[in-house]
Amino acid sequence: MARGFFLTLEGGEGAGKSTNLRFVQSCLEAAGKPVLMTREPGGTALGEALRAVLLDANQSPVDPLAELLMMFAARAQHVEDVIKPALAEGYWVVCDRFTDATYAYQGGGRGLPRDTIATLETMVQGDLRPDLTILLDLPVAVGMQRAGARDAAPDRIEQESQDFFERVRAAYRERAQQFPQRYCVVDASQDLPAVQSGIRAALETVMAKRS
Ligand code: Z5A
Repeated sequence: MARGFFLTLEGGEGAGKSTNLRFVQSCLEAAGKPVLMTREPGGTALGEALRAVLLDANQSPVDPLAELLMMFAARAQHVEDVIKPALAEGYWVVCDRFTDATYAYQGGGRGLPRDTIATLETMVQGDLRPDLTILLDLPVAVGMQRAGARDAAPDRIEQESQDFFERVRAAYRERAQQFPQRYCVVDASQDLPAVQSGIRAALETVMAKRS
């Protein structure tokens, strides 16, 4: 059986990931693709337990290296138990954030060295990398305003400063420039139909290449 396809969706605060993940799923399913939706941190029992710790707003201060290692601990379980088996069975795996988020949040946001992240990436993933990464990019102030309009209380990471999220955005944009062949950057400050037409175009391009 042909290997499936590994698609990740990334973006900063209020970029519209949840909204657009549902759209990605419906586009792929309408085209007859077998789809597995998953997320990071999370996707397994261990990953979800670590997610609860990582996002707990009442958690005592978490050391940046401890945060990084928990992200990769969750990822190690997720890659082995969920992502690799689903790709081997031919699924289109759609993951809500993956290692680009680590480069953006723990690298850009927390200032941890990129080569430390790269070492862990190779250790945990071997040569597994996303086939397509859709980055929903928008000015931090717009994203914070959108996120602030939601009902839910901010989690531990969402409580970070605007400067932190500016560094996250800069790191994502740098990644997109570094890997233009797998990144599709969508201007998420547009209205939803325009954002979704950008996403649909990216999906149609990759589906056409694989048919
Ligand atoms: N994290 C990390 O640090 N390191 C890692 O390695 C990984 C993760 C993997 C959990 O992420 C946290 O983990 C995340 C990074 C960190 N922390 N932060 N911050 P998450 O993905 O679960 O949480 P999230 O960032 O809050 O994502 P989300 O729930 O998908 O939210 P969203 O992107 O803001 O999406 P939304 O809820 O769909 O949209 C927000 C609002 O905007 C909502 O009211 C929409 O109706 C509205 N919206 C959406 N699109 C539009 C447009 N185009 N126009 C107008 N309004 C819109």
